[in-house]
Amino acid sequence: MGCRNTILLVLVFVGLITKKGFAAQLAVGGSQGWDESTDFNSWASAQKFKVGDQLVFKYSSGLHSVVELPNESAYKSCDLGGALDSKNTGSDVVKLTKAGTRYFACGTLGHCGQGMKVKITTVDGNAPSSPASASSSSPSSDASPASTSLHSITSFLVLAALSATVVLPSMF
Ligand SMILES: [Cu+2]
Repeated sequence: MGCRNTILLVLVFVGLITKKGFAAQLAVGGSQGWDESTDFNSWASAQKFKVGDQLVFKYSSGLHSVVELPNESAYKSCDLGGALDSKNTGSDVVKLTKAGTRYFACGTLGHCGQGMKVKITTVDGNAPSSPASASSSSPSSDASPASTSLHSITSFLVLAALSATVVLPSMF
């Protein structure tokens, strides 16, 4: 016994993975977090930000902060004067409520100029997207083939699981 249950679990699991528009919580900067040493440009370009997703800025409280900037020019020049919002708990959650671009920088003197800033472009969650947020270690492929192959792999798994449900019971 238990065989069918296992297969059912696999099916449910595969279904969850392939589900589109799944809201995610994304740690800004990945495992390095919100820090001067993190390359936020390459991190952000490898992500897909969808409406409903949440950003989490993780850092040592007191060392850094999170300041939301109003526009591209403030972002480029690190002008923190017109900040829209400021957070400093060390684990700050920002919900991406609508499509568009938002700009964040560290409020600690000099950190923004050292590159501690990030630009987040959110897209509508209904648009076709790939579940690429599961930290893949290949930063070179930013095109769609990766998601296509992932999709065919999961399709294969579904087929395998389905055929197993049919074949296995007759074997026992
Ligand atoms: Cu900082």
